[in-house]
Amino acid sequence: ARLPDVLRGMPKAELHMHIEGSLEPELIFQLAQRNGVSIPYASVEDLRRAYAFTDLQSFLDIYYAGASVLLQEQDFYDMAWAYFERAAADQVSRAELFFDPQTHTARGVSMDTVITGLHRACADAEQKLGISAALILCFLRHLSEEDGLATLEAALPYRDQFIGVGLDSSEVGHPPEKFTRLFARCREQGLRIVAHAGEEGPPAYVWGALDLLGAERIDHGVQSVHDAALMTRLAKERVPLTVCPLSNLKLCVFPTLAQHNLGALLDAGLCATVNSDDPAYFGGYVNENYLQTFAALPALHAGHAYTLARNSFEGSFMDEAAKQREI
Ligand code: ES4
Ligand code: ZN
Repeated sequence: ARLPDVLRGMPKAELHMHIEGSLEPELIFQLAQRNGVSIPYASVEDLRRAYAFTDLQSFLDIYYAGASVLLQEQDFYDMAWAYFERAAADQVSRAELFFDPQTHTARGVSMDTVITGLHRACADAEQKLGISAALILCFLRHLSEEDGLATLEAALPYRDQFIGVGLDSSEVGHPPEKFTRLFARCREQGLRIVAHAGEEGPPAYVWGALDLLGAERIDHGVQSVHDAALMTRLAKERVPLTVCPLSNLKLCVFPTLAQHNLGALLDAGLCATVNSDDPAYFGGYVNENYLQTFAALPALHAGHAYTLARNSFEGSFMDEAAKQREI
């Protein structure tokens, strides 16, 4: 089969996708109307035109504005269900979704509304689409550790509806050590641990995520190539890196996809995976990330495709038996 058909057709897990980043402009306008929320854009086209980012912060400002239309439980359900339908078309059989409760609770939306809506969509994804789905609660690193601790407390009544916690938002200036106590509490609760590190930030933040937070996966991690000792450790421990090529391109982490280091990470023996991050904002769902990256990097061939799909299941938090069936 042609390589693009292999990429499209192979079963895969998606491990790095912010559900608020799957909110398409059409759905933003529909929810704004349904909820009587005003947004500072005249039309879908006007909003899409604003998606020209120069770095992570320039994206986050628009991403948080988009999320302001989410008010009711049904809004969270509709957003997640739309993602699952797209994921099914891309042969995603396992999806671990990030969500940012602080973005919503700060606007007066309850934790119950957020988690109940998202979890109901996960249950339907399993039943109606055959997608195994789970939620990972992310703390916003531009806020304080105290705010994170209060968020964890508010989420614990729903402990059985999410499998883990992560750390996202503005990276530089908000190192992992800011959240050492919070993540210790999360580990005590038996939560799985991931963290964004080495997207724009230095390799030191990847070390910190591993050693201070207990991260089992690193989200992005592409800056790790600048630290040989870190690369050796990531390879030896098979720490999964959830790489998001189109995100890196749109946020100017790499000037072109041809300069992306995914091939170098794989060839160094790291458990790298391909993911969409914020597909509504970065120009493509997971298959588009595979297709465009393989088209831009001629060194990548069918062997790498197979490795990436296998890594995605290896790096997932599925139970061991289900994982072995996929690998
Ligand atoms: C994010 Cl691309 C990225 N990086 C950090 N935090 C995020 N939240 C949503 N997308
Ligand atoms: Zn991300």
